[in-house]
Amino acid sequence: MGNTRFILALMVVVLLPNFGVSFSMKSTINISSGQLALLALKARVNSDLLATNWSTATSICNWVGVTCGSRHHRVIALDLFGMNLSGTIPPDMGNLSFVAFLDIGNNSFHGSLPIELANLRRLKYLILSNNNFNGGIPSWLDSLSKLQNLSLNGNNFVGVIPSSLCFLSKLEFLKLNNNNLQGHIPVEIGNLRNLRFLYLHRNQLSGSIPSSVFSISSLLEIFLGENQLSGSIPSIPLKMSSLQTIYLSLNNLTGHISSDMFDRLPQLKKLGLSDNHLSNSIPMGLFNCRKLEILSFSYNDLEGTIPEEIGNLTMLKLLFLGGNNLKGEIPRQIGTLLNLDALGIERCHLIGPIPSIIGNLTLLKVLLFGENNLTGEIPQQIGNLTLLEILE
Ligand SMILES: *[C@@H]1O[C@H](CO)[C@@H](O)[C@H](O)[C@H]1NC(C)=O
Ligand SMILES: *[C@@H]1O[C@H](CO)[C@@H](O)[C@H](O)[C@H]1NC(C)=O
Ligand SMILES: *[C@@H]1O[C@H](CO)[C@@H](O)[C@H](O)[C@H]1NC(C)=O
Ligand SMILES: *[C@@H]1O[C@H](CO)[C@@H](O)[C@H](O)[C@H]1NC(C)=O
Ligand SMILES: *[C@@H]1O[C@H](CO)[C@@H](O)[C@H](O)[C@H]1NC(C)=O
Ligand SMILES: *[C@@H]1O[C@H](CO)[C@@H](O)[C@H](O)[C@H]1NC(C)=O
Ligand SMILES: *[C@@H]1O[C@H](CO)[C@@H](O)[C@H](O)[C@H]1NC(C)=O
Ligand SMILES: *[C@@H]1O[C@H](CO)[C@@H](O)[C@H](O)[C@H]1NC(C)=O
Ligand SMILES: CC(=O)N[C@H]1CO[C@H](CO)[C@@H](O)[C@@H]1O
Ligand SMILES: CC(=O)N[C@H]1CO[C@H](CO)[C@@H](O)[C@@H]1O
Repeated sequence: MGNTRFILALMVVVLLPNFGVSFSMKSTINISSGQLALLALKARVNSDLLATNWSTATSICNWVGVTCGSRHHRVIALDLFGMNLSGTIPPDMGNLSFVAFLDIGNNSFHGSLPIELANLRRLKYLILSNNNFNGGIPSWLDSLSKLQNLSLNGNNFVGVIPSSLCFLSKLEFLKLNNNNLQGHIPVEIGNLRNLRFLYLHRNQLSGSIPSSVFSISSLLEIFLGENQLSGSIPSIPLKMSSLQTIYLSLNNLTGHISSDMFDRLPQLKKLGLSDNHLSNSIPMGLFNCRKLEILSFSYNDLEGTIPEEIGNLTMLKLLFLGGNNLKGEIPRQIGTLLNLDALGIERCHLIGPIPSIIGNLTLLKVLLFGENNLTGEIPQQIGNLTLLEILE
């Protein structure tokens, strides 16, 4: 009986198809190259968690943050987000060639990115947000042709945005905000035909906004604020039927706000243009954007009156027009904006009374109308505004 079982076992081994044997050898070799890469990372990182958990006594596929492919047991994802890791990225990480998802965001990694990472040809997500990486944004990132999500925000990257990034045609999410980037926004950015989120705010970018930005019809959100961009807001050549957010505040933009552009922004919900040098009057096309929730034109050089059509934008939650050269009276129609949380019309040249109908805006938390030439008393209806926190 014992003999029969032995012979059966032997048969199983002998009859195993060749590819099965070679597969297991391959996967062993590749597990160990993955293991070497991760051990190289562990050696460079200061972390009690990895010191205990990333033990060679267990398979790397059981290590915290590591996901292996179900068939080939190679590392396909590494998620070390917010694990309080400090250290640098070893070149060996470039050996994790099956990795499609790499997230080491919200840690304290520093140093520059080793060029070996260019070997990670399967990467779709590269998230390095909120660390202390420095040096330039590497131009070899264009090797990662499958990238969909590139998040380098919240580091100390310097230098220019390499135009080679604009070859990453699958990119949907590009987040470079909160760094020290300088120079122009590359005009090739218009090649990113699948881009949905473009976050370049809080850098030191200069020059004008390339009009190619507004030819990416897939865009949902554009954040270019808090830079040193100059020139005028480019015209919008085609319907941007997805675009919901445009944030250009705190730049050095000049010229007037084209009225036509609003015809091409049917989904616009948030528009931030404050703290620039934009001139002329409030564009009438704006009032076609009935979905607007946030509108900030404050601290520019706008002239003319506040059009009574403002009352058509009934979805508005935040309306900031202060710090301009606006004249005339506050239109009563403002009283129909029942969703308003904040209204700023301070530091203009407005005259006449404060309409008592403002007392109907019961959600108001912030109401700024100081430094105008308004006359009369503050209407007692303002007393209905029980949520008011700031009144100036
Ligand atoms: C490492 O962490 C993973 C995920 O939390 C856990 O399943 C595993 O048991 C841990 N291994 C060791 C050796 O602590
Ligand atoms: C983060 O790690 C450092 C050492 O690298 C340690 O001193 C600190 O207590 C850790 N913080 C948290 C919240 O775990
Ligand atoms: C891992 O990467 C390093 C540096 O890129 C390289 O020298 C080494 O040969 C690689 N090791 C394996 C096992 O692939
Ligand atoms: C990640 O870090 C950023 C910046 O420090 C912080 O605002 C954010 O809340 C963090 N996210 C998580 C989930 O901890
Ligand atoms: C890209 O990654 C960032 C950071 O993890 C995340 O906030 C964002 O939702 C991701 N976007 C997409 C489209 O996957
Ligand atoms: C803004 O532009 C004006 C004129 O174009 C220039 O004089 C000024 O230095 C610029 N300011 C900044 C902060 O770039
Ligand atoms: C207010 O009106 C006075 C008198 O008409 C004028 O001198 C002053 O410049 C005006 N102030 C503002 C802020 O418009
Ligand atoms: C403002 O509120 C008062 C009292 O609630 C109401 O009678 C009036 O119709 C409201 N006005 C508008 C324009 O909604
Ligand atoms: C021996 C073996 O199969 N090695 C493979 C490990 O994976 C790499 C890709 O990362 C292949 O190129 C090797 O052939
Ligand atoms: C559709 C709509 O509500 N249109 C209004 C826009 O604002 C003007 C001026 O207040 C009104 O006359 C329109 O009726």
